[in-house]
Amino acid sequence: MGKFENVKIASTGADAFEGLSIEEQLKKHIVDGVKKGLDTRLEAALSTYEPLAIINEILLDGMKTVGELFGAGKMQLPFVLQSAEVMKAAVAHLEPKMEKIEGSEKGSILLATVSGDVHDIGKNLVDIILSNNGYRVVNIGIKQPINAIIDAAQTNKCHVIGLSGLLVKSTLIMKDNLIELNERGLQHFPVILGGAALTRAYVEQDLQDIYKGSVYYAQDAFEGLRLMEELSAAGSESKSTVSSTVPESDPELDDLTPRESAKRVSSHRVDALDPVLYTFTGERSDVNPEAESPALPFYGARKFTKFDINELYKYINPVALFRGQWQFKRGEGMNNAEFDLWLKDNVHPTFERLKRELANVLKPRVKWGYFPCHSEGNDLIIYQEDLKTERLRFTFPRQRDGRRLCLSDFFRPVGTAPDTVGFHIVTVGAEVSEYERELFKSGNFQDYLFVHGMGVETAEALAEYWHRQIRLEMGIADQEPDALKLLFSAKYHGARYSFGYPACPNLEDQAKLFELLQPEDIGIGLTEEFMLTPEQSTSAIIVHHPEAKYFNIR
Ligand code: B1M
Repeated sequence: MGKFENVKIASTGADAFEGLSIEEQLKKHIVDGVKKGLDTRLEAALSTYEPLAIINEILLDGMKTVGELFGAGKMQLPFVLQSAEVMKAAVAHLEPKMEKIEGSEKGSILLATVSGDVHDIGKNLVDIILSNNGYRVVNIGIKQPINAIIDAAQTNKCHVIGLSGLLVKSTLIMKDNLIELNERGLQHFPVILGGAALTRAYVEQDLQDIYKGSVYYAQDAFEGLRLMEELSAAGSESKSTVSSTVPESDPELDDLTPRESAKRVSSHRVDALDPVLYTFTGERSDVNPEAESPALPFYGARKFTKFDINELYKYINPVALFRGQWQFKRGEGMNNAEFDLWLKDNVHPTFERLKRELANVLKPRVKWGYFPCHSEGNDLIIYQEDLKTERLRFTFPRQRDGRRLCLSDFFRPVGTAPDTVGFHIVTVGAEVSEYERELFKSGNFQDYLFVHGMGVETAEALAEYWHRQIRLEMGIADQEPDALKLLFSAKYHGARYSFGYPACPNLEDQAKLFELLQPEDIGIGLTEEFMLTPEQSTSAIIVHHPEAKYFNIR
């Protein structure tokens, strides 16, 4: 357990500070993330130091140590956030005592999630890390068009522009934004880009070829910090001194379950939207549609809203929550069993606390339905209740080579008896988004990360739980795994595919799912860019074929 010697608060008692100089004591507050006694020690330091000197010379030094510990794998992200909370509290205590803080900043950045993209947390983590390391951050939120970004950067005299976005489409919007900066002669802004659908090569080669200024890729918030440090030290214009050192792959993710890794497959496959892949050439895969398909449990959509939240919590995938969302990583040299033990002692109590705290905040709701259907080439035709009048059709991409899989191949073709397809859409409501926004605003950064993770993973748990109900209703619950862990690996009969994921990458198909399920009555809406509101919502097409598994379109 010594492998994480720095991950947990050493001691919150007064003793741990005994014998240390005031500078060391303040630094310890930051590194250990301890708020108790902070104000008294800050007051003591004020008899020797100016407030600004306390921030720049002592507290920021503490944050530097935090960054180094994190970089060396000796401190976990939630504890970094705890340190940032203490930093923020210390600055709040000192700020009223400062006559002038202007000009004291190390650098400044305009942060935004690009147009059409609702993802907030990644950008906000960058905000927390930068602002508590002495940078001025102007965070203008999600879905920001380039005009708003430029206006805010100019009005607030920011030196750097930082853009975030998780959608495949966001990578194209970022490209358009850079072109706009060129056209308006604003290439003096260095630009930092981050988000899951980007790759280092796309940013540092393709986008750099386009942008007349300098553009950098940040894999995570700490690479963002390093880039800001180098940009501030080098002066904004000089690219040659700013380096790119962080490796692309994250070995921790190798441990994720198949469903989780399917979700994490980089979606920087803009070619998955290539129209050629959607054109049927007569050559299909070797999948044989089933001779007997499940009978329609009912036609159309129904809703369900009365859930036992504790039952749903059982379906939360701990790997996705602890490692994916909360970003707890295995210490160097620690094996899986040791890590599980460490998680049990240090992370499970937080999980239990949040389950209680969020029991009345999370509002699970589901809409689901069944429809008769036929496949035709790459299309899936959905019928009216008369089983023959076309209601709408989906067109799915087909693998270029290999098995040449296409989702429609799992369904019986036109000319045979109709097949059955299911759809569902789930949400845990907007209340948890509001709750997490409050935590962010009030500087409770660690709980912000924890609550966000709980919200999104409960939405995912609800989807998993309801998929099981659908298998029961369709009469295909014949391969249910004994252990929930196997459920997370999709070891059951059939599969659920979410629009926007590799096998059905076209997000616009959400509009057709909306036509079928009409989930507005459970509070789910669709934005112009085909994102779901509330944020903690997810949808899927449910395929009953026993061979249906996740696949990529290449
Ligand atoms: Co979904 N989702 N999701 N999802 N989800 C993605 C984003 C996706 C990339 C998965 C995939 O296909 N591989 C994909 C989008 C692909 C596309 O565009 N086609 C996707 C999809 C399709 C969807 C749905 C549409 C599926 C559906 O229901 N049909 C749906 C949409 C939801 C909606 O519209 N509201 C959906 C739903 C969900 C859940 C609700 C189940 C859940 C939460 C979503 C949410 O956060 N609101 C979820 C999750 C968990 C993911 C993945 C697996 C993880 C996202 C996350 O929470 N990351 C994601 C795949 C992935 O990211 N690998 C995926 C943790 C977060 C802290 O990281 O924001 O990346 P991130 O920020 C990091 C770095 O990227 C970096 O630093 C941050 C911190 O270190 N960084 C910067 C980010 N910005 C930066 C800026 C910088 C510097 C660094 O400087 C300026």
